[in-house]
Parts: sequence; C-alpha cells; structure tokens
Amino acid sequence: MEVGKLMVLLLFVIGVESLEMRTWGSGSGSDPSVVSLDCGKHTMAPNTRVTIQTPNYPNNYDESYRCQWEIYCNSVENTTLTMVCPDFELEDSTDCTADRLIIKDHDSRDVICGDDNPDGTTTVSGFIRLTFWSNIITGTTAMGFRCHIWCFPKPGTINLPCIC
Ligand SMILES: [Ca+2]
Repeated sequence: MEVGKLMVLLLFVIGVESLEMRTWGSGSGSDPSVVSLDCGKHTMAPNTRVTIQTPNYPNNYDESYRCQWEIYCNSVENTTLTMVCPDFELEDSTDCTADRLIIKDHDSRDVICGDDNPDGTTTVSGFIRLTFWSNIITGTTAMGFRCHIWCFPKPGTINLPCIC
C-alpha cells in the first residue's frame, strides 16, 4: 500500500476512535460534549448507545416544537432497547395535553409529561419511536430531557460458531 493511502487510512481510524470516545463519554446529565441525534430515522448496532435531547438542553426547550426520533437496532427481532434518562422535566398537564413525549414500541404506546421520567423503560424489540411535542397555549416550557438509548442483544441470541 502506498504511504499516502496508509496515512489517509490511519487518519480515518484515529477520527473514528475519537468520535466513539465522544459518543461513549461519561453520561452525566449536562455534559455538553455528548452528541445527540437529529430528528428522524436512525440505525444502531447492539452494545452501543445513542442520545436524544430536547433543543437547548439543559436550558428550557422552545415552544411550538416537534421532533420525532425513530430508532432501529440491528437486528430488530434479536435486540431490545433501554432508556437511561439523567434528566426529564416537561410542562405538566392533565393527560399530558400540553407538552409531551410519546414513546412507541412494537407493543405499546405511552404518553408522558411532567417529571414522569421514563428512565429504565425497555422495549420488546430493537425498535422505538419517540415523539416530543411542545405546545404554545400556556407559554410554559421546562428543562426538557436527555435520554440515552442502549441496544442490547436478547438473551440467547448470541451468535455462536456454526457446528453443523
Ligand atoms: Ca408548553
């Protein structure tokens, strides 16, 4: 391999490693170095995590805002997702008719608000859809949330070498 190409490869590897260190860094609540996902669809691998958070976190989120994260871990049928949320605070309201987070997985749908932290929520598969809404009626906002989403293989789905 040419020296030039080797250098490019080396720089790429260093770049990937430093990115992973940022992503895997300490999960403290207000760590500004945590990379959070944009709204939209994302795919992840087992034994990794991604992070979602409200805009301006840890300062108050904006009024009249909507963001949906759709997260898939490969393979969806052989994995589960677990939410770890250092912070969760939305405007509280009866039946969460004001600001809310909607958590949808394969089997269930939950609507939460206030300080009803979803920390520890685990899905039945490697799919979750999180939709954050803030309204404009009351003009009230809050700190919002930061949640890490971990993907783990389901027990018994470890890929053993084939002895067939
Ligand atoms: Ca509001």
